[in-house]
Amino acid sequence: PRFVIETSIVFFLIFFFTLMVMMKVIEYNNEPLRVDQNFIYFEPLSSFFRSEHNKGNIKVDWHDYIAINLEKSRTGPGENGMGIDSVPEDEEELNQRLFDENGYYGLISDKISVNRSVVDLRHKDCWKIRYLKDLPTVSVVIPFYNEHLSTLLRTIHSVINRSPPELLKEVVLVNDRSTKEFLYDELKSYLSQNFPKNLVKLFELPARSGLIAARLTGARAAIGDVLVFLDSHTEPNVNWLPPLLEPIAVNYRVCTCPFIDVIEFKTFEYVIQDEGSRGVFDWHLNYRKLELQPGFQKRPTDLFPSPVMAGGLFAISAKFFWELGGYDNKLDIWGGEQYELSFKIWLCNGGDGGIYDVPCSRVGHVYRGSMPFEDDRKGTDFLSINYKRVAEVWMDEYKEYVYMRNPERYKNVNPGDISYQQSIRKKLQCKPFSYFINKVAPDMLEYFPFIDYPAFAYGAIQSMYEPEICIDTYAKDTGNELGLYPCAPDLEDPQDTQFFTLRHFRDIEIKNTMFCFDRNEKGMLLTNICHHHQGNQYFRYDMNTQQIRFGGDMNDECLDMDIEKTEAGAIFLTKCDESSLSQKWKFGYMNET
Ligand code: UD2
Ligand code: MN
Repeated sequence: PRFVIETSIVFFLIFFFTLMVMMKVIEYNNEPLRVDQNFIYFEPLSSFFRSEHNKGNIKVDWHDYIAINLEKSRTGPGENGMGIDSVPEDEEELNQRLFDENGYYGLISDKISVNRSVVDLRHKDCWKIRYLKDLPTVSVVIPFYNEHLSTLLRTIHSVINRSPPELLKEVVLVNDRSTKEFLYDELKSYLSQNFPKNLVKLFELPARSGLIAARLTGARAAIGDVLVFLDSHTEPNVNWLPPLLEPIAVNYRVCTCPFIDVIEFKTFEYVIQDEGSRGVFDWHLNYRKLELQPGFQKRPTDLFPSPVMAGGLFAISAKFFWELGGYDNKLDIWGGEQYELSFKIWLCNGGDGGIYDVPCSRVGHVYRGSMPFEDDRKGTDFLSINYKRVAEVWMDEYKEYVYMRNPERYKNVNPGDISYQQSIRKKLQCKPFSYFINKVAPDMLEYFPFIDYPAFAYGAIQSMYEPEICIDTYAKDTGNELGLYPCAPDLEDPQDTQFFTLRHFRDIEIKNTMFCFDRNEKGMLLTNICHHHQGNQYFRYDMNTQQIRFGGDMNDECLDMDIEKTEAGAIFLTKCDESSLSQKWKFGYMNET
């Protein structure tokens, strides 16, 4: 019997051991699907930063002239970054449906080649710049959730078409459990037919978890020296990669961002957004941009420090990313991660790192016209939770300026366990947040002071011609026309689409957005990103005549309305006429002093 007991123990042990191994194997096979909640330090495979490079400082011209000329010779719809303005009448319904589904015109995207050429919007001097010959390799990580297929495919092709093959190790796609099943199947078969398996890799999360989890999963799977993150609706421009990589090759604690151009959501035209700006935030934690001050750049091709990245498009060495602990993996769905990573980069970089915007690297991005996605969190305010996590961990006493602006919003928000994030902060001996405020973004407070300057007026803008009617944005944002809509019951505190503030900047801001009333070159009144520099966003309210006047004393244009129009475009600028009732308006609240 003793023998029997012994053998059964041995058998049991063998059985148990095999089971463990099998479980490990299963776990390993599922590895990319697992979102590890508690890893401390992830050692990347990267080897570039383990040894000395570029001692001879050899620089080369990285332009791929053959590819550039091939792209130039392409003809057809959408080539050279052109847009498509309209669709045949019988396709209009489908066109609208694909807009509603995506927040951009997916059918227009379908009509443009996935290999289309873009327009090179770089400063002409970028042609002359040579970059280090010995650059680190790259994994491009692209999370996607219900992206329109042709737009996603164009993103992948653009990356491959415009990246030096010796630098591009792989494109890592992470499907954030899109609910469009066909998307995943069609994508899989397209990838297997068009790309080598080890060049474009596809991972999938077990459940929709948001872009932060998706990026983390992609980053863990990545084998390149440098992680380049892109949104799933982007098109990198000519020679975009070497300028992003060189600063990282020189200092692995530098994170670089390309200039972001606009791919119009209506037409897919590739257009310029701006010629550089510094990213910051306001105290509602909206992402904001400041114009470049003289002194930030000697030449227009020089990189310059930017306090906060836009979020979606940037390059960082895997080594530095994981030293910083990646992203806080409890940030849910969307938002706040750009602050978390930006703060970490500036506060925990050992003294010589930072975020730099790179003018000679440009990438187009589709800014959606509307947000089409369902709320998977069933009303849980994940954005406030994300913001509170970031504020609690990183912003020290400055977090109060955020909470103060919206006490009701934050009072009952539970940020969850932040001890691990705090331990990273401690372990890396990160600087206090005052360093960010005083040294990294000192110009920010000029535009976004701790305490807001009192507004001249705010609330609904009510027509005196038809007092039941107010100005309304129809919840559309940039580049859109304003219209009229029945006034909200509370004129002092209407819903956001009717809540406007005439600020001390002398512009009219739309609540909870970064948009202001804006007069374009053609004299049309639109909404656009507030620039705080008056000019074409300068408005005044004349208490006596009740007119909203555009510009300084030299101007003679007033806000007027067309009562016949019920849709956008009903509000416009025209010659001031004190006797015209349609030019008379009242704000819900007016500061009489
Ligand atoms: C901006 C950033 C975006 C991110 C976000 C704040 C740019 C150009 N874009 O918003 O990268 O930093 O601010 O969080 O800087 N996605 C998922 N799962 C989701 C939702 C989104 O995988 O649940 C993907 C989506 O397919 C896209 C990326 O995440 O590839 C960013 O989402 P977005 O394009 O809707 O965000 P965007 O550009 O408005
Ligand atoms: Mn995006």
